[in-house]
Amino acid sequence: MAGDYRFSFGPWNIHEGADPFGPTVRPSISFARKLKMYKKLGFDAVQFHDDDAVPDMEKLTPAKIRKEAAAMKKMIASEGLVAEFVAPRLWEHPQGIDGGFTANDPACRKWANERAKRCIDIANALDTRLIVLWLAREGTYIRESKNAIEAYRWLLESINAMLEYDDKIEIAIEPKPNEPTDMAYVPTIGHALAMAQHSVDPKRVGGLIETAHALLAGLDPSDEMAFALSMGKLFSVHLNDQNGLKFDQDKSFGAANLRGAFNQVRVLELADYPSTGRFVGLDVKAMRTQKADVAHKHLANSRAVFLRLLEKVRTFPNEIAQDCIAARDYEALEMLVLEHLMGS
Ligand code: 3MF
Ligand code: MG
Repeated sequence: MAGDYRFSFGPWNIHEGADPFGPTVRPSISFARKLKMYKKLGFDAVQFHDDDAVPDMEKLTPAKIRKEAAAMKKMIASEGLVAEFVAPRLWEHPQGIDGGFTANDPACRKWANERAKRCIDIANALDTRLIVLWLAREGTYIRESKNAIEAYRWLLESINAMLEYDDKIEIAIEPKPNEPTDMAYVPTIGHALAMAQHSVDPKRVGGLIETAHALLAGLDPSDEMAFALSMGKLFSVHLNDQNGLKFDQDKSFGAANLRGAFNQVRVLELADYPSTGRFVGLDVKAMRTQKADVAHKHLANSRAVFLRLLEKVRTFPNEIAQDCIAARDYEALEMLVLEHLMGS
């Protein structure tokens, strides 16, 4: 029972298991082999960083970048897949060390804005209109290193430049409060949508909400999603899970908090999310302990949990719940939810 939900993930979600304290533990899987796994795992769309689609793009001319992206489009189409979005990966390049859009060095800001245009070219060649901005290093390690007021203005200028470069693209800001920076600019969807309203074309700027990122900000992911949904601004999601305030864990969906996951599925259902045509992205990582031949299970598992919870949402005893709400007996409502989730 998939409803009409369609699922996506990015090539980084099948990975070699390195973490800050240890090297890789699994062999690399080629992009072509990863592509073959999508449909088998129940997924229909690929999420891309710009250089996932066009490796070594920094060494290529804009024309060559477009050509390689067009070849990638053919490659995914031959697997029956589409591209969901392209995100400029500014945070791995030396010019992006101090953030790209908000770098103190004007040459770095210029580089970031040019790279964003190439990212849009790639999105066009891949036939998607959605650009995701995870603002990884746009923030500070120490507050005194930047003028935050100026930085926020530069960020808005960069967003406007992207909107003006192509009048069809949509931008989904993926807020995250910290990591890799100590404090990130645009830490929540509230910040993201405020920026959207100040852009030159508010309709085309929305958000991608990641479960773990909302939790790291101390917020409830389903309410964050509701905020964006109430304005028609939830352009994608990165469902996963997070065991408290620590590094961004990208655990399988529902693995730390099944009820929290239920509420995220519930809010998507309440908004009839599939009718928006948007994808459900799963930004999950395999545990480092996982052996190579089973290092893709987290993706199928997360999707399976989503679908089981969708069943729970659709079979929820709404009439009884309405009686509880009318009587303002939220203790009874809470027990109803728990009983329903536990099953008989
Ligand atoms: C970091 C993330 C990123 C973004 C990705 C696409 C590597 O916490 O969630 O995953 O989702 O860059 O925007
Ligand atoms: Mg993410």
